[in-house]
Order: sequence, then structure tokens, then C-alpha cells
Amino acid sequence: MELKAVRYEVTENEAGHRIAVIRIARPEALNALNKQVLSELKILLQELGSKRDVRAAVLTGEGDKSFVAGADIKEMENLTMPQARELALQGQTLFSKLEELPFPVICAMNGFALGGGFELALACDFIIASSKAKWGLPEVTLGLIPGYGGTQRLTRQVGRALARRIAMSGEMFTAQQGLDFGLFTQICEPADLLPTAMKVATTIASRAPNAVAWVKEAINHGGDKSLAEGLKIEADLFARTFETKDHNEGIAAFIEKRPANFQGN
Ligand code: DAK
Repeated sequence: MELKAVRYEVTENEAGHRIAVIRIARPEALNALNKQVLSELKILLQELGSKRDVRAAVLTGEGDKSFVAGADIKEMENLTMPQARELALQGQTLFSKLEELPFPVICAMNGFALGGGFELALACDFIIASSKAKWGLPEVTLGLIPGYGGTQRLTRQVGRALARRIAMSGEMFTAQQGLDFGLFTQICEPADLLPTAMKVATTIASRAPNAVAWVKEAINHGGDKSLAEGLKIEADLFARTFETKDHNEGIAAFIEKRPANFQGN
């Protein structure tokens, strides 16, 4: 199936490392998540999940105005309660697939990131934002609550008080507030956003892919557990690195005073 509302390309950098750039592409509706976008995203995630050679991805919105301005409000009219529940579960499953890709996904938030759009950003590994980004969870202004994981991921990210402040007010926040709240790792001028995200992705892509994937797993799976359980997950994954060839390469490169050349095995 040809993808139209979600575009992606895989670029190969000088070192031969492959980085995917994914764009939500419905600029006429500020990239709002309609059924088409969600189903194309599902297909794309299946494809990307099976690509063993992609080392990182950058997710952004088409155009210079919006990352994703939310779920498509025009498709929400006349939903019944069972349909709404079903849609929430489908969307949550999709966002969890994104979160569990075996390589990091960097959100390059290039403008509005509202409701479902902000929830999509929260499912990424981290967010680099344009200074023009405007973000928030305006669901309560529509008589709704976030349905794609917003109440849960946001709370885990910033704690209960800030999550309540953001989701109960439905207000739009600035990029600087996102940085102050610990939601964004960095803010850039709009023109620098994609190059900056690509630069960070390139650095990550040069590291041992299994080690990066296991850092992701340890943080994602250990972060919500007790410290004792999280430490066990970390120790198990740490031990697994000693079965990889890349750990031999990393240690040899250090001793031989040369850059490591990781093969992902
Ligand atoms: N849905 C559909 N169309 C949208 C849209 C959206 N979320 N956001 C913008 N558009 C469309 C506008 O309707 C307009 O289309 P035309 O009228 O030209 O056909 C076009 O994009 C340009 O938008 P504006 O003309 O409004 O542009 P402005 O610069 O004046 O304003 C804005 C930008 C972002 C402030 C404004 O567009 C806006 O307030 N948009 C809505 C933001 C919002 O409230 N988003 C939804 C959040 S609630 C669920 C699961 C999850 C959710 C719901 C249900 N279930 C499982 C059932 C999540 C809900 C949400 O995401």
C-alpha cells in the first residue's frame, strides 16, 4: 500500500548508518490524526520494526506550522461509547508499538503538538522542540479526556502535579515551558530543528545498536517498577551485552585508541 498521509525515508550517513525520517503529512489539517494517518502509521511501524539495519528515527510533521494538532476532531462526532473505547485501545496499542521500536525515535516537534499529537510525541524516546512549538492536552476543552496514553505517559514523565496542571487546564504551553517542565531535552530555532535532531540521531546511530536498544528497554520497562525490580532488569540486560561482538569491538577500540566500528551484533 502506498503511504500518503505518513511519509518516510531512510537516509544513510557517511558512516553507513541508517536513520529513518518519518513525517506526518496532512498539512492542510495541521497533520491531525485521522483514520488514514493512524492506519498508515500502523503499516509503517510494522515495516520499521522488522528493519534490523535502522539505528534511529526522527519523527516530525510536514510543513512549518504543526507537528500534529491532535486527533481529527471532525471524525469524532457521533462516536458511541463502545466505539470510543475501541478506538482508544487501538490508538494506545499503536503508540505503544512506536514506543517499543528496537531503536530510538526522536520527536522533532516543529509546531502545534496538541492532544493526540502531544501524546504521539510522548511515545517517542525524547523530544527536541522548535522555539515555535505550542503544545498541550486540550481534550477537556472538548469535553473529553486524553485517550492515547496522555494521562499515563505524561504523569510518568513529569509527576502528578504537573500532569494535572497540564491536562486539567487544557491550556497551550510554550516551548520554553516544555523545557522547564523537563519534557523537552532541547529547543532550537525552527530552521535548526531537523538538522539538530539528525545530529543527535547520528551520534546515537554510531553507538552499539544492541546497547542502545537495551538502554531503551531498561528505561522503558524498569522505570515504572520498584527500584529493586528495575535494577534486576538492568543487570540482566547489562549481562547480555557481554554476549555481543560489539562489546569486544568497543573495548578493543578503547585500548587501541581508535573509534569503535559497531556492527550491531
Ligand atoms: N482535527 C481536524 N482538523 C483540524 C484539527 C484537528 N485536531 N486542527 C486543525 N484542523 C484543521 C482546521 O479545521 C482547519 O481546516 P479548514 O477549516 O481550513 O478546513 C485547518 O486545520 C487549519 O486550522 P486553523 O485554521 O484552525 O489554523 P489556526 O492557525 O487558526 O489555529 C490551532 C491552529 C491548532 C490553534 C487550531 O487549528 C486548533 O485549535 N485546532 C484544534 C486543536 C485541538 O483541540 N486538537 C484536538 C485535541 S483533542 C480518542 C482518542 C484521542 C483523542 C480523542 C478521542 N478516542 C479514542 C475516541 C484525542 C483528542 C485530541 O487530540
